[in-house]
Amino acid sequence: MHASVRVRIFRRNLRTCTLALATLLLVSCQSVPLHSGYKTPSLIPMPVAVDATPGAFILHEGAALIVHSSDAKAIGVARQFAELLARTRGLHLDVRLFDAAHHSDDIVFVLDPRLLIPGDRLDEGYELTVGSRRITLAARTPHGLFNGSITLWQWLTQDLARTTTLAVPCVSVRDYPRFAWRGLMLDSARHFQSPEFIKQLLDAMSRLKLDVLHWHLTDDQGWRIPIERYPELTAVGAWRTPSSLRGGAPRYGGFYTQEEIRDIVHYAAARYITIVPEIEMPGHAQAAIAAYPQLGVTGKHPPVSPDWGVHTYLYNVNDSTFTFLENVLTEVMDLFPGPYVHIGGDEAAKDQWRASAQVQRRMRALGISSESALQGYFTARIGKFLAAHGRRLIGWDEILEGGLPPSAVVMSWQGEAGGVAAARQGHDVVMAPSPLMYFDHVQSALHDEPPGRPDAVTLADVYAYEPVPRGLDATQARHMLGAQANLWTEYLDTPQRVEHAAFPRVAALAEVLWSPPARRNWKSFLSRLAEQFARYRTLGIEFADSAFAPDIHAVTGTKPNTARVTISNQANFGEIRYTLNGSAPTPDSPRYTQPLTLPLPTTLRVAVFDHGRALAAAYTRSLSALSLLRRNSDELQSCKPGAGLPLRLPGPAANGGEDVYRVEIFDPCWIYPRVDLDVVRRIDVAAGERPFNFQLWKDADKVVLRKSTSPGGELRVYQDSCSGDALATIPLAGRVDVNGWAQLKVALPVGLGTHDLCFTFDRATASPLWMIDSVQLLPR
Ligand code: TNX
Repeated sequence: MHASVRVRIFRRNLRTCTLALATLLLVSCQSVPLHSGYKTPSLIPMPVAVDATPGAFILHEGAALIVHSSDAKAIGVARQFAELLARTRGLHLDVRLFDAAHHSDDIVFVLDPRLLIPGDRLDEGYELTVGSRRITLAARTPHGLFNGSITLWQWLTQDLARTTTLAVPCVSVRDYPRFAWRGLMLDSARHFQSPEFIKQLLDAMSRLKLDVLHWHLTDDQGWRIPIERYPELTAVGAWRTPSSLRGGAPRYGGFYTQEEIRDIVHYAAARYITIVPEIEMPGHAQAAIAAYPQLGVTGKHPPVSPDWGVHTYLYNVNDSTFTFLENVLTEVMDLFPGPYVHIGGDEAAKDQWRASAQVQRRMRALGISSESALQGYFTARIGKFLAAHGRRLIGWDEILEGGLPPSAVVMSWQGEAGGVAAARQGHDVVMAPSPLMYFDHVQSALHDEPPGRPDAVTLADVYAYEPVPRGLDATQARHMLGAQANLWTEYLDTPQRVEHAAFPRVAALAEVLWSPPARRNWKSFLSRLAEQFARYRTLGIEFADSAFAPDIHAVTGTKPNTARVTISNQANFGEIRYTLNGSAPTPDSPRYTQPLTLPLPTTLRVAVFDHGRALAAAYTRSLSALSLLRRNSDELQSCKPGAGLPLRLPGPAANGGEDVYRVEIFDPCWIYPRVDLDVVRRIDVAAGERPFNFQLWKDADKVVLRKSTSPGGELRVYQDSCSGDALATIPLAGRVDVNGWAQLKVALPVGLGTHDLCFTFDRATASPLWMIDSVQLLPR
């Protein structure tokens, strides 16, 4: 039995010679240094047990990785591992099957179903030993082997220079996961991601030992999975016309072909990730009803929605509609072999069912007395169908409202209550509570955060999450399958923004879901992130440095022409280093330890390091007398703090690009506190407009329009409150540039003293939504 599974050895001959020579020299003189970063091993999630032992294994280019198994999956794991190592380290292994004649065995992967790994989830567990003569990874299953290979890869990538020889500190690791469901949800309906992107996401998930991708494939804004029996679902339902103030927006959308879906499912399986498809019902169905209006209740033919929020289109409850849904699910089950099918169930506004004589007749015929019981009937009927095909129904926690088949799994999103109630009723539960597990929330209060929902869900918040809610007894707690984070993509409109929202928060979640609670330690996690960031950079993964990014706060200094500057970061971790000469900060630049008094004008550049490794990119702040009198929308206050619906939305920028605006969409109003109007002669308000594309259902009447007097609306500036007599009123008609951006100059009367200034937009209709980009005070 000889296998020719050599993996990419020595790509170029010339390089080979140099490498081999270097290897020889290094190994023979034993001068290979140990890695400093190994003091806190950068393993995420932290294994159950990691015991450092003395010595090191010298791993060199071309080392043999021997697979002690003829199992194709085990060989696949070894190959993937070797490829990943080559890609990230530039170090190539020679992957072979065990062969008695061959003696070199630097790394050994053993698949042995009889292996006893102490712990709960044996089949996902592994044992890894780095000895000075050999590295051995052993597991009972290919999945366990895969998990162990990820740990070994992390162990070998703790300072990511490309190298040909590596001194690998000896260690012994024993490991298995705490929860079975370690998930991430991706919304491909609100924005569409390419198959290549989804594969990159699966790769990144697998490197954190996550094992479930919940794929949100249908919603009001798009239907992304082709169903052969119903071609209009994608021909019509996959495309929407975005709302636009100036017309002519190109249609937006896309769908995956069945072949692409099979390929993605297969790709996921090779990384031990199960994909759980979600087909939403009975609500979030507008794209399907746009394709086949007879599925709806009203007889109306809606468009695929270009709006965010809660829509009111529901499926009707005719037998023909159940036939449609069963036919759809039959094709879905054919594409997704996993045990679970997610049928949504959330936010099904019952207005249309209530108003429909036909639906009401049907309810009476079925002996159903309420619309939520009708959703229960809906869910039970679909659940029965799935069960008959060997699958388990899973749905958002609203499915609890109408009674549920016992095998149904509940996904708790409206906080933890749904999960607790479901577990008490004996249902299995996946926790995904809002807002903690809602990764469409921003990660910090910094202005350079991409669009998303405030308030911030920080890295620390995620790390502190405990998936088993309080108040469950041991039997109930066993119903907690695990948890997941949800990447809703209303505002995550590019692959970079999806990744930025995901990483590194999913790394924190991975540790929550894998490691025993006693192994979790926030400071230790932070100290492992610099290496993790280096891996992200090497793999081309966009990630957020929000936990470490410098938060620079500048106010007028006590001496003339100076600013007093304080700098902090969210995690209160790392060394803050700065320069004042325009150069990029390095680990040797002056370290910030206390507030600075800086002469104006100054260009301050700040970066954050952990033992010489970058934690946050360099931030540049140009400080001048004028810049101290400027506030962007994140620095202004809302006049309704803690109420309404604040969002951080993309909008036009002065130069034609995109800015992010923080806006309270129920009542757009901003406060610049304590302005000394005696020294301010004028205020320049940079503002932008965008379509108001929100469906607010019951909240629609919360939208405040105020009392516009001129067509096109006006900006009003008030002192101390946001009503009464305005200090200034600026008509908006005709003010925007071609992109919808405007600069509004507000002259002020003299001698008013110090006041809070309130800015509002008064308009006749909710759209366009006017938003403040920044406010600049101009001194006399
Ligand atoms: C609520 S969570 C929703 C989604 C939105 C999300 C935005 C859930 C089951 N429904 O439709 O995308 O909020 O955060």
